[in-house]
Amino acid sequence: MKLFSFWRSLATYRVRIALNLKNIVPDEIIDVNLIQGKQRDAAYRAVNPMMALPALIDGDGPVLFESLAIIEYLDETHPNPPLLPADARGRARVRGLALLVAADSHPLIVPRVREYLEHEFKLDEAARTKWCQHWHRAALTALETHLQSPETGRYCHGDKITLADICVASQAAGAKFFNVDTAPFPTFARISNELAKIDAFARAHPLQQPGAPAAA
Ligand SMILES: N[C@@H](CCC(=O)N[C@@H](CS)C(=O)NCC(=O)O)C(=O)O
Repeated sequence: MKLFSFWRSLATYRVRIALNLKNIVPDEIIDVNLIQGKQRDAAYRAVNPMMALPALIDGDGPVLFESLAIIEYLDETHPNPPLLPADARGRARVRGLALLVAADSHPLIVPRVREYLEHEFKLDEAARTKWCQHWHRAALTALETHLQSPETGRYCHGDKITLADICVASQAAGAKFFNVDTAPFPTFARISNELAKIDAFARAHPLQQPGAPAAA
């Protein structure tokens, strides 16, 4: 198994958590340096035409792409522990929470968007940071409202770790990177603090990866 990864990538963080939860150790980690723009090199474009991390190759392929699709693949091929609830309504809620992070929020703050704001619209760093913080807070506001539901337990959905928790952890890491205070979102903060204590999450954290700075 080969994982295309970069320490700072929040989407790869999600996949690393799932791999750890399922005790899967990739044979090879291929570093694609997003700060140097290596995701746009022809070699990686051939792997993932979206020029985004992560990508995963299991055995003789094909290349898997999009973190949520990869995590569901891992969940289907390595069912224990399950990352989705057994009931259809539970699965819909967990997938909804996950998509709120991975589809509605995260894509607005990725390097290609920040670089486009900079080069095409000439937004300075302060304006770009304001953009990122705005979309972070919009997601945190929605997540907090959802998480105040009685379906929330120790974690996002009851007391078992699900795909939603994996996404909440990535949102929490992103909030730190972009200096967004999560204190106004107490349920989100409680769950993300709880998740940070779990070894599979802690080992997968961006700042624990090779090449990461001591703090970001
Ligand atoms: N929806 C994708 C997001 C992929 C994505 O945008 N990844 C970021 C890193 S977290 C990336 O590689 N961005 C490169 C760029 O924006 O140029 C997923 O969840 O896998």
